[in-house]
Amino acid sequence: MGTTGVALQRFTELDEQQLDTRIQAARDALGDRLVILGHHYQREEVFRHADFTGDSLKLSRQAAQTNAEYIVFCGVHFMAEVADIMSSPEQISILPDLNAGCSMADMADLEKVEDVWQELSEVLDPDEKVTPVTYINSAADLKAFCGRHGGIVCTSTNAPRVLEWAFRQREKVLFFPDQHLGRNTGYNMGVPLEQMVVWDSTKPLGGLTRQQIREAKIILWNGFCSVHQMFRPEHIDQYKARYPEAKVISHPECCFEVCQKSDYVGSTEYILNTVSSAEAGSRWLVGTELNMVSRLKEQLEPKGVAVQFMSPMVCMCSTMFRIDPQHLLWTLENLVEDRVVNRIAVPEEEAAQARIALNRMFEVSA
Ligand code: CIZ
Ligand code: SF4
Repeated sequence: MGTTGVALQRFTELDEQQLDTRIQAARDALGDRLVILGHHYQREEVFRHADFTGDSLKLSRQAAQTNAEYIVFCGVHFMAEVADIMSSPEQISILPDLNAGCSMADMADLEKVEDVWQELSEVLDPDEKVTPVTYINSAADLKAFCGRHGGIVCTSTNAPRVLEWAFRQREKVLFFPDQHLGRNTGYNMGVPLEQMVVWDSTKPLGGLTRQQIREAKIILWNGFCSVHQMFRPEHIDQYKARYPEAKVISHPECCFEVCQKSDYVGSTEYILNTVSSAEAGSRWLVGTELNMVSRLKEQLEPKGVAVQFMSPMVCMCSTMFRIDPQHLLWTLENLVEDRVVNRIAVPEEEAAQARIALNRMFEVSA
């Protein structure tokens, strides 16, 4: 690797067409040895090269099923980790740009979660009373924590089923890192707001009283997605004032007020399926990442379906944006020369524990 490999700098001079042609040529050269997975939030120039596209649930299933030697994940770090965990040890999972993280995933780490577990034990026995549930947007060691403590992983597609499972195991849930997904899902299942408390790690006992902890059904981590938090209820009010007949569809990472004002709430897969099958003449206000909404808008305009992005500001996942055609080409041309760059490898013991929590999720959402 390094000096003898294909250098990334070489690609700065290439135009879009040249990049496209060379990515395609490298894909052809690698054939079945390669599979490219592309998340809905990827920019178009990368997305179009994916063999499979989808949300993280769908793509992690693809990663578990493929026999390809190389799994190149056009997404973010935690997704490439899941691909490594769910594939066989001989398969290699690759993230074209290692800077493609997820700011929400970074809001929870193992040390902090273990501290919370420890603090909770001053009030109750967490291993008896609390199911830990981690959103798939989290590091592999947090999934392993859930595996060790009778917990489970969820995505925005299966969060309701996963929470139902979690409550069948134990009376409470510790949900991390996204408070909005936890709250929105819990509320729709009938958990009252006052029984969903937010744990503030900077304060003793999360800033909660012992009674609040004993009465809580869901203890929410204080995390959020900065992209989805930009969507505000006023954006919906303004749009509805102009187009009262419009339908509003949002992602459950949006805040509670936005989800309450929306006609439909669901994952990117759900949004894609719902809006794609909408009737001609219908109008949609969509609250999720910009690349995906722009793609929907372009695809549906000819069918007479109007798609509008929810915020007046640009709300793009800046870390997904790190995966550009230059990095994809760099990754692939190195593979053509049998050089692996940017491998994502989860240590085996951690992977085994994380797999327990992921497999529980696959079973529940089958
Ligand atoms: O689960 C995923 O892939 C994410 C990050 C969002 C969604 O709703 O698909
Ligand atoms: Fe993470 Fe938000 Fe980007 Fe999704 S949109 S990957 S939650 S930062």
